Amino acid sequence: MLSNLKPQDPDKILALMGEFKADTRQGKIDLGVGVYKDATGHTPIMRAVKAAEKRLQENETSKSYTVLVGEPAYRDAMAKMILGDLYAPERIATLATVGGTGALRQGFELARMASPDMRVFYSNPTWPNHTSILKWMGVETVPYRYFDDATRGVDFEGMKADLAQAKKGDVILLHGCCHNPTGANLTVAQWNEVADIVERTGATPMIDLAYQGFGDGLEEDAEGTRIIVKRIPEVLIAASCSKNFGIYRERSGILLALTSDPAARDLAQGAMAFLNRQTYSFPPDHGARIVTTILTDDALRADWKAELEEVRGGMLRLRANLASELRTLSGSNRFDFIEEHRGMFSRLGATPEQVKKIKDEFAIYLVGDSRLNIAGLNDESVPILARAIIDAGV
Ligand code: PLP
Ligand code: TYF
Repeated sequence: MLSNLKPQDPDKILALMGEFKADTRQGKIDLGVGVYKDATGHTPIMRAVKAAEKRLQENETSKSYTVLVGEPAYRDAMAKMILGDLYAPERIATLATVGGTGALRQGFELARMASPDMRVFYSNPTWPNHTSILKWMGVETVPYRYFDDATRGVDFEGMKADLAQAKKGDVILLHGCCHNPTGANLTVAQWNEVADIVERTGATPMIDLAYQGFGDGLEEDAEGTRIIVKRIPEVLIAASCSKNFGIYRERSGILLALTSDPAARDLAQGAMAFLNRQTYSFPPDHGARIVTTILTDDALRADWKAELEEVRGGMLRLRANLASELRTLSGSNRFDFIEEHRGMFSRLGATPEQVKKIKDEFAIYLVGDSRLNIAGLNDESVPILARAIIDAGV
């Protein structure tokens, strides 16, 4: 039976990780996979996470099952962090999931249960797992224009025109902040316009929020999401704790379903419990408990926020340094978009040949679409990358 299986295409980002590991060149630079790294190239455990784990180790008295939808304290704390003042328990169904990816999968499943013929509109380009999960599920997908190759900003006119084609029963997938893979994001005014269009179409927005706190700040990065939530009666939000808590391998995420009334909330909550039960029964709890411990303790929360700000500030400084280095080397402002982009990623707009040249000749690894992970840089590697970009003819 198993010999009937067909070989699957590997995840290109994860394959690149393997290729980097196998490269024996001294001074190689990994700007591939989206994992935060400090100046020494290390992905640290955040101080508050360590402290929360110590506390849990001392105080936890049972590892018995949690509930199907995950611990209420975790779901409340996360919903409050994402929604701020808009948090309204009577309107929200919540589900603890296996990372942000699990939240996306369960969100797509939930949407399809409610709307079997749905189409999902996704930004072109988007995180490859969005389209690959939807393809595997057999869901029809429709790309909407997003990235403007010329300006390396958002093609907002194109985006608006394409989103207007959605209709009731469709899902519009939006990146809440720190767009992956481009780094180009909507302004507050543009989020309001997107809300207008979503409202007109009657489609259901689904927001992927995987980098809250990595762009303009914890509250600022939730602003787009909150604009949509304020304006649209039904919204799905798939959020990840992997990046902002640095707990990638703990697999903590959450799906929120904002509904128009308590009866719909109860239906959504029941369907969410069903979906977890069909997939893996109970969601993982350790990472969720770390997050809850941090978010519900004033001192830990303050320390976590301070460290998250250090991480964010470090990436902004690297952006500024890289843009400045490229300004000098190119004698132009054409790389200033790197400073405007937010989050871990920027799409350079290099050709696959140029990306290959940067890898072969400089041992610098970018994803094939010329996405670079800003957090993979440090003060020494910024000028090396800038030189490589210019020498490759970007
Ligand atoms: N969505 C986007 C856009 C991502 O980049 C990621 C990956 O980091 C995720 C969702 C999900 O992350 P995870 O499943 O590791 O929590
Ligand atoms: O885009 C990235 O690099 C991150 C990490 O299958 C990631 O989102 C990459 C591939 C993948 C899961 C996570």
